[in-house]
Amino acid sequence: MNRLQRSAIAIALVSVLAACGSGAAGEPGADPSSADVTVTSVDMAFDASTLTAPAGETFTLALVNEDSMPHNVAIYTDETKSEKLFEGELVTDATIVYEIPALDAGEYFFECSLHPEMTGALVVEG
Ligand SMILES: [Cu+2]
Repeated sequence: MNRLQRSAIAIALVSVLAACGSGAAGEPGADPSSADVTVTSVDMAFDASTLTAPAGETFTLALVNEDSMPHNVAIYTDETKSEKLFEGELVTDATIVYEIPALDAGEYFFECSLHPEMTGALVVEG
């Protein structure tokens, strides 16, 4: 079984467990299946280098952290990180669903606040 398949099964399991009731949005243990955008962190990396989100409306972003290291998602206007737009709570070996404020269409930059090598592009469109 490859890593993607394991992730898919893990997400499916979390969804089943969440159906029985679990944490609300913004709390570790939240249900990633209801989120608008999902990214998984495993082996000190995000599983996606580009995420896509809707423009002009708040949206939810699930971080499924499968590592025993703490990770989060922080969003900046660009790679210079001169302007931080959002910084999520760190979670360790847990899932959290962040509420992201509405963003204008464009390309943004995200990274883990603790691990600057964990980065990607957030494309906001629509
Ligand atoms: Cu990290």
